[in-house]
Amino acid sequence: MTLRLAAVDLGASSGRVMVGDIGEGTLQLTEVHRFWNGPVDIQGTLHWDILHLYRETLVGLTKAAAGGPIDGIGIDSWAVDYGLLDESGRLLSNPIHYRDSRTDGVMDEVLRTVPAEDLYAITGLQQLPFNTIYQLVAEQSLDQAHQLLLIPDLLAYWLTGIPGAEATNASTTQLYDVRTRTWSEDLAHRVGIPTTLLPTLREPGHLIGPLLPELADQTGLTPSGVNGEVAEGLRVPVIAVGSHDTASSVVAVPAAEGENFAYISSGTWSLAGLELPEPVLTEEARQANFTNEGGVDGRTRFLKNVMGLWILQECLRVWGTDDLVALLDEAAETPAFGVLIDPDDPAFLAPGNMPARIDEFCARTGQDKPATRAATVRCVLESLALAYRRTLRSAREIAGREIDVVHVIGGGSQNELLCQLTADACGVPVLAGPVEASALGNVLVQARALGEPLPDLGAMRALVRATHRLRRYAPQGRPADWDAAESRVFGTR
Ligand code: LFR
Repeated sequence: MTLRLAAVDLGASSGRVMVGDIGEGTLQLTEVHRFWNGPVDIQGTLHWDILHLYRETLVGLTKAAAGGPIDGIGIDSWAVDYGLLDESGRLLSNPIHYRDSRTDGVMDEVLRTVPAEDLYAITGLQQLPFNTIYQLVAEQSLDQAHQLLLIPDLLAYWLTGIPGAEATNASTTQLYDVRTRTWSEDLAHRVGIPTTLLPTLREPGHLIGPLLPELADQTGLTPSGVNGEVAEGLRVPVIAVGSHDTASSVVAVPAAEGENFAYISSGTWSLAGLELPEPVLTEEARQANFTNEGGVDGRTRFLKNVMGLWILQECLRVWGTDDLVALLDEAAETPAFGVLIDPDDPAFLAPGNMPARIDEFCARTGQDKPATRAATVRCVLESLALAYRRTLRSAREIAGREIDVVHVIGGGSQNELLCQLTADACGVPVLAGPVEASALGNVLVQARALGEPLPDLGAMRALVRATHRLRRYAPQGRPADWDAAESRVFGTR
């Protein structure tokens, strides 16, 4: 059986529609459409342009249809953000971007009602100011709202008319009970969020429903029949995948059977951690602010959000250049361990003048500011590598696991300097790739739902490994230099 599947993969800085061709031993991904995504500031509030994302999704699906029949559609996106629907199913207001300042101070307010220990015992989630629970407490339109749909579920609703909440993404809301794998109605009550807003949960692989007839007409999408020809009258199913992009990208980690691996899903954010069979809800895990997000097939994504390439993206925007290649070449020639920052400092969360904020961080910490743009780039990359080193070391210690290799997946796996610095900082080899990990995880889960013999994550990962070229970075340099750099930024352990 060969399937052609469309993956709609929405990242915080770009959206993509990709077509995956999957058959026995084959897995090939082709990008058919890419479009801008990012915050839209209207009078001081940061929004997502959700109608633009919907329209571009349809353009991408139309392009996918032009290449032949399509057997399924899966949607994944960044987490935590949502749209609210009124009673008739209409979107009440434009979804707000998680980097918006409306949640400033809300976490502390909620923690006065629900102690941090309780929150962690129920949800196992890291404290991030933008978790859905805090956004809902800050929400203006809650009174008129009938239902909440997370971003991929909102698009799936617009494509099929069927609402629901996919579980991996629901697990990022901090309203999901990680022990029972259901919504925590108790928690919702305690913070004043009506539980009627929370839709029925669905697992990755669930068939959401067929594409609405008018959209099938508009896009020209039709599935293939048994012999691969177009099946007249049938409508393409929209299938729930790991709709949290990080859940999908972890599916596509090309780990070998039995390998002790960590992963860094590297894009706007760097999600660094381990895949575990069960959540770790210990006090140590809570103190270290590790999250236990839901993975495909009931796995736990035990990880931390590291600020990621966002800082660099904002530097490029402010400098008015997109020539990252030249800057990276220069940064590679810049002396090591000049200026260092803590990338997770809250100063770097909101959009803005990152080079100036890096300079301010240096002033605050008694360092000279970077002398050139290349030095700023080097500072960001070395600081990220240091944060990965710290995060993966504590993941290993807290979960009691070994790490023999770090898989870097996603767009950041193309950044050779960052991959090398990561290997050097972590002291183990880095295997870099695939670049389009979320879209691959998306189509793999769809393929299984449609009957492709991919029984488990091991089989999916073996297929990615067999069909994608990975690049290996062996650790270089002196571990003592990284020890010294780490204590400069974070103090001694
Ligand atoms: C990555 C990601 C992270 C999530 C952040 C905000 O794209 O989904 O996993 O913490 O975006 O939603």
